[in-house]
Amino acid sequence: MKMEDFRLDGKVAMITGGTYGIGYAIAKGLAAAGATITFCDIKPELVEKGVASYKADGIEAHGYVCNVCDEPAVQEMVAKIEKEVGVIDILVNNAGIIKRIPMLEMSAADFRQVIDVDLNAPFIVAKAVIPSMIKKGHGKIINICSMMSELGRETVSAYAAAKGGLKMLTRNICSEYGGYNIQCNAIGPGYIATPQTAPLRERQPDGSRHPFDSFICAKTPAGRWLEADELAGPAVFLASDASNAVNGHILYVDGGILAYIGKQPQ
Ligand code: NAP
Ligand code: GCO
Repeated sequence: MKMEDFRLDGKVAMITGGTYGIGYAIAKGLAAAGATITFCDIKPELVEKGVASYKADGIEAHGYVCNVCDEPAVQEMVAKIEKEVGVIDILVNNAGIIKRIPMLEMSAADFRQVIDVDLNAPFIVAKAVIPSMIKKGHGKIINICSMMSELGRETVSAYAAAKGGLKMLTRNICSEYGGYNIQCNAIGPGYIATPQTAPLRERQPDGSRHPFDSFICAKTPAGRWLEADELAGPAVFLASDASNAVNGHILYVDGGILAYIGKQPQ
């Protein structure tokens, strides 16, 4: 084993939804390991904001406006990146949404929208990058799964269905393209302090902690929410040659949630 196996020099990475939160933290990690960063987001102002944030962190990132649910737009973006930056060696399917609505109150349209962004889009983007990975002779795809790839809870039926599906899409891409030296793995983050989870951490009007915030700290052996930066090391590993024999794996980075039955009542 050589430490250089963990380096990503000369590699082009694409992080979908990479303006802030988990995508941004992973992109910074990949850049620190030597990768050139490309990212997309759905709104032009977000892409501008992202490029400026990367610049402030010393990273010359290439930003693209793209809705990852729109297959022709994704194909066009991938072709543009190949021309302007190079073939994508590492894809991180990070863009995602959640709608916390009890199932019986959720419209089919809302359910479909979550499936579209969290499951159909990773399929669309992977499909767009795999042909050039095959030609180049290697590729790394990292799908961002969730605790909800394994667990259910009230109000997140669409999200859990999508993230459970994304786990199986990960295994299927591994099955179908592993023979072309493409490794497709997933990271399953635990509860991470990002804008997506901010409503679950809001202070109550009386200043006390949100009950869900206390619940997550009790459910996590680490006793705390995780930071997005803590996903960077696992992402670098899965993007690098150090993980060439790891394929179809879901790496849960959850502070131990899935291993723990929960704090016993005092
Ligand atoms: P976030 O803060 O909400 O960021 C998601 C990013 O994706 C945003 O920049 C968002 O743009 C973008 N996006 C949404 N729809 C898009 C589309 N159709 N096309 C392109 N970009 C789009 O989320 P996060 O918490 O960093 O989560 C990132 C990923 O990790 C998601 O897949 C999420 O499900 C997953 N995850 C999160 C946690 C957690 O605890 N936070 C845990 C496990 C898994 P807008 O700002 O315009 O929406
Ligand atoms: C929720 C949360 C989760 C997390 C994450 C857990 O409402 O329970 O938003 O779904 O975001 O995906 O891993």
